[in-house]
Amino acid sequence: MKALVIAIAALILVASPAMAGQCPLLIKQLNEAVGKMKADDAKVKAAKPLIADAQKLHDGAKHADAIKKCDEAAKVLGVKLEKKM
Ligand SMILES: [Cu+2]
Repeated sequence: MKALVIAIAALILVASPAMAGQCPLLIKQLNEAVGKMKADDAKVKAAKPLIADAQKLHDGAKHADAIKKCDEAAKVLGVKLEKKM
């Protein structure tokens, strides 16, 4: 039982920095995609608050949630995000 807890804790420690670096990359890709689209495009209007939320979540160290928001924004924009593994 203890080993499992330690294993999970280790996994989180290993996973967090990778995820922390991931969100700015995703947010950058989303902002670039938005930059190529018209500002009054309904997709852009829908995606912008999601990107802002992702940035806020990232700033609050909630990287997994931020990545989920980025995925949502990408779906709205119809773009594919390049994720580093
Ligand atoms: Cu982050």
